[in-house]
Amino acid sequence: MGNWLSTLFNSNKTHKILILGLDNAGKTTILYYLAMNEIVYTCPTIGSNCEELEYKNVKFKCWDVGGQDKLRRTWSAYYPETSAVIFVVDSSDHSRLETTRKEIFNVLNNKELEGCCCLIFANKTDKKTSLEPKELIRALKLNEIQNHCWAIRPCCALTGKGLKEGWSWMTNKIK
Ligand SMILES: Nc1nc2c(ncn2[C@@H]2O[C@H](COP(=O)(O)OP(=O)(O)O)[C@@H](O)[C@H]2O)c(=O)[nH]1
Ligand SMILES: [Mg+2]
Repeated sequence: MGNWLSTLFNSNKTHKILILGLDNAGKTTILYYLAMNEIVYTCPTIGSNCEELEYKNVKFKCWDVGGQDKLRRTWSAYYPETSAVIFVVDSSDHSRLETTRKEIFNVLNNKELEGCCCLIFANKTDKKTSLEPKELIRALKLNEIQNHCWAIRPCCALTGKGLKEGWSWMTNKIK
């Protein structure tokens, strides 16, 4: 009975999703591809973008927060009530892997995000120099993530390849 009621109750719930990552990783391109099914040419996000989406009858409110150095300090203002974090990584940006790793662990170690799942989008797979998910798992030390269920999925925000697969994993986890 309790389960049945909570399923009914939750079906109207809008899940808050945070899309984080360093600047230029492809966060805004991913958000607008998902929201409109087309490529939107972006400029660096100052502040945040927000879109409401629906997938498999689940409603999402997605916040794409600017990733430049100074803006990263504002991310924590968005943490309360988050159901899932999507961390977008430019898998061809070898020079900033260590910064990316630190930011992922900074975010996930925050108490306010306890229990929420984390999807890592390894974006820009169309680039010749992009690293494979298994190479990113090693470089970003993702196996050290504790207390969060997580997955890494390759994608290309310019063609949309891989976005649905990642979103589907996340939807199943938070449902
Ligand atoms: N080659 C390639 N470029 C991408 C991809 N995704 C985004 N970009 C480009 O990367 C740049 C930064 O994208 P943007 O979404 O603004 O990044 P954000 O700062 O994380 O929001 C833009 O020029 C995008 O067109 C991708 O999958 N492949
Ligand atoms: Mg942006």
